[in-house]
Amino acid sequence: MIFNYDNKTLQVKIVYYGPAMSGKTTSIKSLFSFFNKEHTVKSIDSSVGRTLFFDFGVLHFEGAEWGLKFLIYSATGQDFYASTRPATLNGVDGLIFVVDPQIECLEYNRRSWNELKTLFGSNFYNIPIVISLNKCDIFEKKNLEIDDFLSYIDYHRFRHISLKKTIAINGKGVLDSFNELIRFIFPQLNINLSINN
Ligand SMILES: Nc1nc2c(ncn2[C@@H]2O[C@H](COP(=O)(O)OP(=O)(O)OP(=O)(O)O)[C@@H](O)[C@H]2O)c(=O)[nH]1
Ligand SMILES: [Mg+2]
Repeated sequence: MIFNYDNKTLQVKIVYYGPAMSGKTTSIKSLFSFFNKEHTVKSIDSSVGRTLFFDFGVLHFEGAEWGLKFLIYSATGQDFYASTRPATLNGVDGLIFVVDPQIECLEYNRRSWNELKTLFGSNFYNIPIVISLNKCDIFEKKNLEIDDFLSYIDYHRFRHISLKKTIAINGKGVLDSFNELIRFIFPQLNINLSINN
């Protein structure tokens, strides 16, 4: 988090993280579309739409005295580009961990989570996290697996964590997840970004 006293702006970094193809890019684009800013998201991706390095976009909100600037990234889930992920995470203030709930993806979700754990060490449990259980339109029935995942990750050790169901392709739960993360990052503020902002 960076306080810029010159232009009275508070800069916050948020990263969408998770295994390949879980829906990180779709989530970011969906979030930005709530603010009619989808076209401002910069993606470095391959010809088939897979993220090579990261997606990046900025959401800026003016308060009475201070402005809030969210720098929003998604890390690539492709392991071929895994070496880029620590750079994307550098200085992060909050994470949205996008889970792919297909049973066969459980191991990929775990692996991606363990990567974060290794990178952040003991500080991991202090980072505000919203787990986005994505693709709920097609995998609703397989939610039982998520209990396994939650106990695997030591859910209760975190200071600020919650689980939200999302459908990134139609935006369901996406803004709600983002708002939840902001509330975690600024527990003392009453911030709730609505679609009319
Ligand atoms: N049915 C359904 N499909 C989704 C949902 N979210 C994403 N997808 C699809 O899943 C595929 C992967 O989505 P991306 O957003 O590119 O995934 P990603 O996590 O950015 O993938 P990488 O950049 O490769 O790590 C795309 O075909 C999306 O349309 C969802 O909520 N429901
Ligand atoms: Mg992507």
